[in-house]
Amino acid sequence: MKPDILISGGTTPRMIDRLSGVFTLHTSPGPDGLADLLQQVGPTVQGMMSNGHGGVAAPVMDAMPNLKIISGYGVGYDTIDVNAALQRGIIVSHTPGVLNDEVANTAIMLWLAVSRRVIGADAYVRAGRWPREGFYPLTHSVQGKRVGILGLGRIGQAIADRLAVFDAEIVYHARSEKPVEYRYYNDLTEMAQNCDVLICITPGGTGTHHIVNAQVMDALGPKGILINVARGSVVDEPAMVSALTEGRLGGAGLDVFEDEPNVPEALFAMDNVVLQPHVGSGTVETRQAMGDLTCDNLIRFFKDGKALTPVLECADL
Ligand code: NAP
Ligand code: 8YV
Repeated sequence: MKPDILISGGTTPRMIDRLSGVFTLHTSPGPDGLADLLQQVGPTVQGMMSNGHGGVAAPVMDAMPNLKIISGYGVGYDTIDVNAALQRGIIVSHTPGVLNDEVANTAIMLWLAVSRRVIGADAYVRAGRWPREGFYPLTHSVQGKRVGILGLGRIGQAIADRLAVFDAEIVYHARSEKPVEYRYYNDLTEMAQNCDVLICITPGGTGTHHIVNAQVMDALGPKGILINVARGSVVDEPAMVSALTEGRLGGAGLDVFEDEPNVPEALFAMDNVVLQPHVGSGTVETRQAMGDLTCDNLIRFFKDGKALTPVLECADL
């Protein structure tokens, strides 16, 4: 018998090919159709794959009384109720490590794009303005800047590794100091006062909700650039829009938003803002690696009861 697995959220054909050889798959038609599907197959489902956007709440788990593992297709799992899973003896796994370089590259790409006004300059050429108006206005270099990393974990360190080529002065904020040569700031606002760029790369969830608030953005200041490749919830989005609108924040490169896929329209007209639709890990190569690990967690679990990469809270299960 092939164990029944519920697929919720985006996958790739390669993932479906790998999983369908070992499991009986039930693919959720989306948030509206999930309840009906759970009513039909919930009692038989033993495993679930979730891409983290839709999340997995306790009632969904309760509709699958034989659920043993939730395999996250992504490293962030703030939309999965891990405490509820633990209470039900359900293991949660994710895909750490395999996406570090891609997301770090995305953060650097956003910083370069904002600082050098790549989008605005491209539009300038396409609009035929260069022959009419002459050279595009000077922008700002990324060389030799003070870069603050909010969340010096796996991806944060990959970002720091890339900053060497920009002769950056690297500082960081996290809940605890790390054994690294960069200056640690226990106070995020103080760090922002001493940065030209603030790059957000922490998990989402209640622990980081709006930790980049109006005070931090004012400290970053009218020449400061905010880069967010973490979760939209990390930044107080209305406060960010106000700071950008009023010129209290110099620019922003954003891959994540509080209410995805909805983005504050006030940002659309700003040429000091670069917007991306949560594509930090969105390449064929990286999503293949993530998808393989997502599948491997399920396959390994049903082989010997252990996940390859359980989330921290489930490490001992
Ligand atoms: P990680 O290795 O666990 O690193 C997380 C870092 O955040 C750690 O340095 C941690 O240090 C710090 N942190 C956690 N809570 C904090 C808090 N309340 N205040 C300050 N710092 C805090 O995770 P990762 O693999 O680097 O991934 C980080 C996050 O990136 C993911 O959770 C996800 O939200 C996001 N992400 C986004 C994309 C995208 O497509 N844009 C793709 C992948 C990941 P301390 O424990 O010392 O605080
Ligand atoms: C998305 C991400 O999850 O891994 C994460 O935490 O934010 C991204 O990789 C992506 O949509 C994969 O589902």
